[in-house]
Amino acid sequence: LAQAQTDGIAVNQVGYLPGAAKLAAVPAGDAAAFTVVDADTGRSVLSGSLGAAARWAPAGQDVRLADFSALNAPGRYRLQVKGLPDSPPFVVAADAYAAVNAASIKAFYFNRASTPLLPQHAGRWARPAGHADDKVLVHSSAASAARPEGSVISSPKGWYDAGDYNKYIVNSGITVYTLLAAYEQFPALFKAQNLNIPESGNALPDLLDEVLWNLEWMLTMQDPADGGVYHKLTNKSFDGNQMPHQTKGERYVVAKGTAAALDFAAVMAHASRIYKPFESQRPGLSARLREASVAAWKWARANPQLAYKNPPDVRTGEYGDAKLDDEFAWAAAELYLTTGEAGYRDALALDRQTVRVPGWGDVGGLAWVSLAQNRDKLAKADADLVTQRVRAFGDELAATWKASAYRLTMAAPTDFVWGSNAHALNQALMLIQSYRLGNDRVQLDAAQSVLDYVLGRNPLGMSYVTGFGTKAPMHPHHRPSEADGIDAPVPGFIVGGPNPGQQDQKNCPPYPSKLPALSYIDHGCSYAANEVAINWNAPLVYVSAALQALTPK
Ligand code: G3I
Ligand code: 9MR
Repeated sequence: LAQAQTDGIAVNQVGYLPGAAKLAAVPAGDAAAFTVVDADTGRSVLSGSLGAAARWAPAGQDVRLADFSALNAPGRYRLQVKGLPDSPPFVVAADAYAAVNAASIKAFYFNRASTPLLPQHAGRWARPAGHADDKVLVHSSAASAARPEGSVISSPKGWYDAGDYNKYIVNSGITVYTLLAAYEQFPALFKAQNLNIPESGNALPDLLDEVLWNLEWMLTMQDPADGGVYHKLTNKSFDGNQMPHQTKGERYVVAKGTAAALDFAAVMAHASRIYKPFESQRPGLSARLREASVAAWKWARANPQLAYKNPPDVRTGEYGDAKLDDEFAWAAAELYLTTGEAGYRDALALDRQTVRVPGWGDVGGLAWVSLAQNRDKLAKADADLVTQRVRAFGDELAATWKASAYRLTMAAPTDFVWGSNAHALNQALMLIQSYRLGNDRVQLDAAQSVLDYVLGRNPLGMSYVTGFGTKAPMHPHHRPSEADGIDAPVPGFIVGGPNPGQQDQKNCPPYPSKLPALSYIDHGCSYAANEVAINWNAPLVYVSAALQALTPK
């Protein structure tokens, strides 16, 4: 079990890019200076003064920062402070985030439904195919004239949502979007990447192949009769701790809903733009995605308030959200950018939208991401508004970062939600949108701090990504990782992270602390702090790619 170890020097255990801001967090004590030494020879390479001691409330900890940004020579180092154990080793390297970025995408491959993972791609995590999903029952909540209760549809492929084996449209929506936004903004990085997935070597970048695996599933979730989209494909109850091919439960598509239709519409419209340049490799795909989007939008306009609730006999993840204006705004923005039709721009009502950190239940921020990227498609006044509001939001986040003793945007109690690590990464994602518009270096540095945080510069000294860093989760709430008999968990997954809600307490040993940033246990029981999820990995993909691509050399 991870203890609440707030007494160590915390660094980004995966490392730093040569041109990046480099910070370590040091528990406040008598020492006022730090030294960076070569990890192999022990030779001192840099020394400096620690910043003033200050309290970081989420951990109830007094810290001093070591700023060693001046260290830009590639190498492997440790940070030393008198009276404390050395920091974990870390590298400074020009490709510091290439491996974690690739692994965070490969994690999606490891969560593929309906296909065997072969040893040549999956190594020791190879496994038989799970959940063919070619005979899925229509649940009573989803019944229609053409598809009555109990009728059978085929809905294969897609990614398992998380540590469970169900597939949820709402959560798939933000996930696919974030991955495709990473490609849209940093195509060169992904065109050069080889993930060793079954499609590697074909004409599409591997990331786009991986995303297609899920898009193809999402398309099957649309009822061709009316354009409505089922909320999820699921068992009635969560599977036990079994490998995917060992599970037996019947699978259902459940209730169409407005959030599902709108998230689907937004993603399909966006994807239609992203896959357009690959028309010759995937003839008709872009148009098909666009048509699916328009049909889902029309259904949502006709059914604007169908907030999803689990039917009484369905007990799996809910992803329920009754506030639907942000879903309407996002879908309208994507459809406007894809079609150029004024009706969508009117539906968006840009001046009434506010910029926020995105999450599965609040997708409004994603509209701003797309609008910022595609300002050339907007009228000048709209483009200026986008620039101004996104930059103002970046300024706000950067101010929080600057005021924080730990130099983090994670400050308010509400930041430490279920999946707090992804919330942090989505803060970084918004900082990066702002940085790309204004080139204000402080915003890039604040985004860097978020990646540092999830990779080890935190009071528990944990890298929250399986397989990366010196102290990483060994027991994520991830059924394959728990059931496969292999010690090492499936690599490349970020866990949800500290969550003072501790909603899994009845299933778990006590957490080491009730403090927000310390509410974490590395235990397979912990779905509230130690589960993995596709919507949490996606911003890790985005942020690691963005920092790799944008940080000045
Ligand atoms: O919306 C309320 C907010 O009004 C209130 O102030 C706040 C105070 O706690 O709670 C908010 O609700 C939270 C909700 O997420 C929306 O953020 C709930 O407390 C919180 O329990 C809920 O957590 C969700 C969790 O499922 C339980 O439903 C997570 O966001 C979501 O990521 C997680 O997703 C699960 C899937 O259901 C199943 N698959 C695994 C996946 C990851 O754990
Ligand atoms: O394993 C489930 C996980 O994927 C969900 O995020 C979580 C919350 O909905 O629920 C987990 O399932 C637990 C269930 O809710 C309660 N009994 C124990 C289950 C985990 O073993």
